[in-house]
Amino acid sequence: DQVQQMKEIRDQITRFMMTYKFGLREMDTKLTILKEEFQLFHDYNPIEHIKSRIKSPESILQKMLRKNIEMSLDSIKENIRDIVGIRIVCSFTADIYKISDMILKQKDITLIECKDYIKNPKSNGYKSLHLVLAIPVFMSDREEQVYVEIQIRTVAMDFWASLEHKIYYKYNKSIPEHLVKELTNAATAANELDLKMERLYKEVTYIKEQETSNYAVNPLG
Ligand code: 0O2
Repeated sequence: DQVQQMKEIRDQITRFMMTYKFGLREMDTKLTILKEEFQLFHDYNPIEHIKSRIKSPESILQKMLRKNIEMSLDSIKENIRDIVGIRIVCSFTADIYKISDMILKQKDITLIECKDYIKNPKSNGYKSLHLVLAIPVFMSDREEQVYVEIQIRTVAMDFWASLEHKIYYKYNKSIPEHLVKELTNAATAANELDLKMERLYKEVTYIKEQETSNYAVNPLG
């Protein structure tokens, strides 16, 4: 009967969303391990911070309508690949690729899609590395592959993207032309800051290495 049918649909949706919650936890654990291990053994942590979210049913619905996606759980699973979204913010551009390599090397992770907006920034200046991964979630009676979207970017890229996102939404998606230009200029400034900080970091690392090797030759000097 109808009540029974409603209950079944409710259970299906609960199971569906739960799978994503577990997927996020698995990925969170993987990233925590990378972060802690890096800190312990390399004396340097490339990960500044990590933010994650599960898309709300409301945003899933909005995206389905926007992209004309069929109303079924299978179709949502296949077409909306950012239900689990993780953003990793790191110190320097080179760290982005180091982190991405460390993630992709793991045997249970499958790369589904990679968009490199660092090598090919968007016309507004947006930069980030986007990966869509599939990871297995093991439950009592089955294993499911869950899609997870990971965005990796530097602090400067993140600063720009967060503010651009706010401005964009404030203007209700039709920004005056001069503001579009200024935002793109701001993206260039963020990029210059990234390059400058990377240069400074390399210089300091070089000086430190020199000091260490001098010390090795003459421990008293
Ligand atoms: P939220 O709230 O961050 O999730 P799609 O994801 O399918 O709608 P597309 O173009 O295939 O669209 O995905 P893409 O290019 O991988 O980018 C999607 C996400 O990247 C966005 O998610 C943003 O988080 C980020 N992003 C992409 N372009 C820009 C940009 O120009 N400015 C900013 N600030 N962020 C961007 P959502 O769903 O828009 O939002």
